[in-house]
This record gives sequence, C-alpha cells and structure tokens, in this order.
Amino acid sequence: MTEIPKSHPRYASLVARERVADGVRQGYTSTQGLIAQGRGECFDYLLGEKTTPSAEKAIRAAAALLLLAERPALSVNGNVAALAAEEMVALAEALDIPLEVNLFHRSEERVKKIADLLRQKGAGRVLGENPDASVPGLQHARALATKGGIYDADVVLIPLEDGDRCEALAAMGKKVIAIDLNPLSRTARKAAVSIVDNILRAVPALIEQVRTLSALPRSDLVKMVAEYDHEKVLHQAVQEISDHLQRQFREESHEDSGD
Ligand code: PTJ
Repeated sequence: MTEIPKSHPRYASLVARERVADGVRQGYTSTQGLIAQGRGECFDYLLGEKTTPSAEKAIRAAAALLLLAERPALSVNGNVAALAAEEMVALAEALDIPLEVNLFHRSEERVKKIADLLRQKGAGRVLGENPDASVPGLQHARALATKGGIYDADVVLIPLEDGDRCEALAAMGKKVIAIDLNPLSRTARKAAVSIVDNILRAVPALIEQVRTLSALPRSDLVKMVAEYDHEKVLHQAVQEISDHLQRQFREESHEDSGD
C-alpha cells in the first residue's frame, strides 16, 4: 500500500482509498468497489467528513432495532470487508450473531476470501459460503442467502448496498438498516433506518451504542424505535449537507472580502 503521511489533511480518506485498492489487489473487493468508494468519498466530502446529528440519531435507532430483533443479521460485501472487517466482527460479537457474506458481483472465490478474512479477524461464525435459500424478486446470484442468517432474519444491516436488494429484503417483511453516505440513494430511502455516514465512523459508533443501550429495559428500546421518524431523519441529512455547503461558501466570500 502507498505510505500516507499522518500529517496529510486528507489522511483518513486516502487511507480508506488505499484499503479498498488493496482489497481489489487481494481479490476480495470487486473492481466496481473502487467506483462505489469514489462515490462515497464525494458524499462524505459534502457532509464535512464527520458524523452528523442525523447520523447519530440513526445509529441509536439502528442499535435499538438490532437489540430488539429476534434474529438480526449482518451482511458483508467486498467494500465492507476492505474498510471495516474488524469492526463488523466486533459488532457481530457484541450482538452474539453470525456475519453473512453477500455479494453483488458474486464469485465463489471472492466469497471464500471474504469469509477467510472475517475468520482471520476473529469471527466466530461466517455464513454465505453455502447459501440454501433465495431472496424473492432478485435476479442472479445476489439473491442467494442462508437460512439461519439473512434469509430468516427480522432485522438486517446492509452497509454499502444497492437499492434492489434493500427493496427485496424489505418486501420480505424485514426491517433493513442501511449505511450509505448518499441520502438520496434508493437503499437509503427504502431502508427502515438509514445511517448517512462513512462506514469507517458508523460501525464503531454502532458498536458503542449497542453496548450502551443493552443496559436499558426493552420498553425503552421499543419506545426509541417507535419514535424514530425515518423520513424526517433523512431530510435532516440532506439539510446538513446543504448547511455545510452554504457555510463553506459564506466562509469563502468572507475571505474574498477581507473579513
Ligand atoms: O462486493 P460486491 O460485489 O457486493 O459489491 C459491492 C459494491 C459496493 C460495489 C456494490 O454493492 C455496489 O455497486 O454498490 P453501489 O450501488 O455503488 O452503492 C454503494 C453505496 O454505498 C453508494 O450509495 C455509495 O455512496 C455508498 N458508499 C460508498 N462508500 C461508502 C459508502 N457509504 C458509507 N461509507 C463508505 N465508505
């Protein structure tokens, strides 16, 4: 990997880029994953590269949903493996559930490489290598799922996903939690809870919330989920982007006028 000096103003972003590129070199991230990362970077830039108040709300609701779920499932693709393998393993451990590899551009070789990587990072149980069910309404291999994992789950976390699968999982009656930097994507809109944040920041924050909220009585979690307004939080995310951009513009015009 290219050595990035810590002093570089875009250090975190460049390291993430290197990790996705390395995932492609190692063969577990798809080449299309590079494009997805570029799109994500762009939205992160527009957000100000920080976890916004709306994302904090979504992270709390997501943690509550996962804790209330009878059979939660966590989906891992090639970009998630490159950017947050260790953190996804820690989240699975905190919830005491397996991880499931599910790929858009599926090849058995990539599935195995990702499963091996997760096991290397300490995952107890990894599903996805031997799918035995199919998500209705999806064409091709990305419909493949595992009973006891995503197929039977009542709540599914799908970071960095495409809209079709999110919609198909929701149509099965599942509550879908998305992590997607683009608040306008079909995934973000169709999910029950959309965390508009970089997976690098979102998953550690989600683990922290799972640990904190697990001390609360179930009735508090039920109330938290019932009061969560997905549409409102998504609108807030768009507003936060707009506010951030307006602030940049105002700061620049102050500089130009010598303020
Ligand atoms: O490994 P595979 O074969 O399953 O393929 C994975 C990708 C990501 C290539 C595939 O699912 C895909 O093409 O996804 P999309 O449709 O490009 O959607 C990815 C979404 O994730 C986009 O809305 C991006 O803005 C968003 N995104 C990209 N990087 C990040 C991100 N969101 C959060 N954190 C990121 N680092």
